[in-house]
Parts: sequence; structure tokens; C-alpha cells
Amino acid sequence: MLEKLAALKQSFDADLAEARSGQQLSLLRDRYLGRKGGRLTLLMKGLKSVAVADRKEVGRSLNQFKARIETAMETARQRIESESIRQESARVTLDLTLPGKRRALGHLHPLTRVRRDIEEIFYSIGYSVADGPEIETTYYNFEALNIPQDHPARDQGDTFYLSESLLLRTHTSPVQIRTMERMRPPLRIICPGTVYRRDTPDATHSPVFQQVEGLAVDEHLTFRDFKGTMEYFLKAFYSEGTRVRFRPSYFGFTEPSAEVDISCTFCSGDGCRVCKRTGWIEVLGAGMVDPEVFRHVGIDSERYTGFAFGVGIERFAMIKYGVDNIQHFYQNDLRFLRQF
Ligand code: 2NL
Repeated sequence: MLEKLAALKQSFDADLAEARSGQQLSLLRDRYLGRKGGRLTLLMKGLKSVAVADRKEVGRSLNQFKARIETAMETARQRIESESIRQESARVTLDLTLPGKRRALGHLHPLTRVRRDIEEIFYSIGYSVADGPEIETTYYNFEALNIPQDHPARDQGDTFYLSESLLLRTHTSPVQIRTMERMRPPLRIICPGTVYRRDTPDATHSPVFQQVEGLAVDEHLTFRDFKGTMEYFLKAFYSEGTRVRFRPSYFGFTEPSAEVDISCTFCSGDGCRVCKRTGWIEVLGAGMVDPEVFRHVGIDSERYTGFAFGVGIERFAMIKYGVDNIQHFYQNDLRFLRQF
């Protein structure tokens, strides 16, 4: 009996090592422990024929073997299970520990950034933003601004006319006229927006571009307030070390008028190709509001004075970021845009 048991143990170990699936394990169990025909079951049934003196000893060995089969089967079940999980996860190649995919984040267009930077600077000194229509009447675009009937800016070749009296605004000044019609001084506004001029596109011109105009109207506003505001603005926008100079100029809607220069941002004023060796770069036009403009909107020019200025957003962006061609801003070339 004990010899048979020893042989059975050997054959069980061999069979178990072969088992590769839960199904094979079930067959194995049947083969050894099955109620009818199980090989160990048969041995146990034969216990009766063992000599009484040995029966206890042999019985214990049989039971020990039965317990061993049970634990060995359970261990094998766990081994097979984890092996099948390992194989399955190798097959689907899903690695939950991999980092997620980074979404490419967009950013503001450089012109939008410059426009917002300018807006922020003027918010910080009490200005509000105003806007208005891009299709304007000749009255708001020219007449109210004291631009005479025969002025070249009114020419068909310089302005996009939609009809005799309608046009695409050539500056955002009409927004300021409309604001002065609606509101009483004191006024401090900036008017950012798209404007249109019949220019042939080149490195510095575009028929569609953006502008910010500003206007302050109050009692006792002087040329010094104007100069101080421009200096504050330009130092805040470019850099604290920027120097600012004013040159006399002429606009029909301001008197006196000035062109405003900053020390060259590329050579700090030493003279380079960008500033044509002058050390200065022109950045805006401005002046004290002409009383004739106040008359059109019904503001008493004996009581109120004001200053106004106009800034090209593209020009500001080109100077700030060293862009040498205005067309880059409109071509949506990612190699250009990603630099900002
Ligand atoms: C320039 C010059 C300027 C103004 C715009 C203005 C508006 C009103 C009254 C008086 Cl409602 N003036 N705007 C004044 C001076 C210059 O723009 O070179 N812009 C790029």
C-alpha cells in the first residue's frame, strides 16, 4: 500500500507540473480525488484490506497526501491565475503608469497681447475702453474731426467707400466723437479697434490694421498732463529706461500736435539700422484736442481742454518684439506665432 502511495505521489507531482489551466486542474482533481475512480479514493477504499496493525499509520499517510493535494492544487490555481492575468495585460499593452498625453495649449496672438497690454496700462490710470462701428459715416470719420472736404485722406484712393456717405473707418476717432456726444466730461477713454486704409501691402503697410486711440477731456488739462501721460504709458509699455521726446507736427483734429519718439529699443539710442542712426523711433501721433472738434460735439472749449493720441498696434508690436515685416502678423505661420 505504501509503495502504491509513493508511486501515486510521484505521478501527481508530474501531472501537476503539466497543468496549465483551471480546466486541467479540475481534471487532475477528478483523476486523484474523484468519488468514483479517483486514484487516491481507490487507495483509501483499499484501506480495509490493510493489516489492522498498519492501518492507522497507512491511513494517516493517505490523509496527509490528500491534504497535500488540496494545498498543491490551490497554489497551482493561484499560479495559473496570475500567469493568465500577466499574459492578458501583455497582450492589450495598456500601461496605466504611462504619463498622459499633453494637449498643445494655444496662446494669445501677439497683436491681441499688445492690445491688452495697452488696455491694462490705461486701466491702471483710470481710463475705460469704448468701442463703436467699423462702418462709419463721412461725418464721424472726417467732418466732426475737422478734416476738410478736399483733404487727401478723404480721397477714393485712400479710403474704402461703401457709398457716398458710408465708409470703412480709417481710424477709431469716430468712437471718441460718439462717446463725447453721449457723455459729459470728465472723460478718459481708449478706443482699440480694426481700421481700414487703401494701402498696398508691404513690410510696413496693411489695408486692414489695428489702432488704439486715447482721449482725455477735463477742466484744466494741459500739455504737461499730455506729456506726462505719454511718458508714463511708453515707459510702462516698453521699459522704465525708455526716453521720450516730442516733435511738433500737424493734425487737423489737434492743436498743437506732436509726433512722439522713444529712444531706440534696439541700440538704446546709440544709432543702428532700425532707427536709421538717429537713436529715436517714432511711435505715435497726438496733441491737444482742437476746439473745432469740441464744437462739433457740443463741449464748451472755453471750459474744457483735452488731449488725444493714436497708436498703431502692429507698429508697437513690431518695435517691442523686433518683427521686421507687418505681414507676419496676418499669415498664421506657426513658426512665427510660436515665438511669442
Ligand atoms: C497717428 C495719429 C492721432 C488723434 C489721433 C483724436 C481723436 C479725437 C480728437 C482729436 Cl476725437 N484727436 N485722435 C489725435 C492725434 C493723432 O493719431 O499717427 N496715429 C497712428
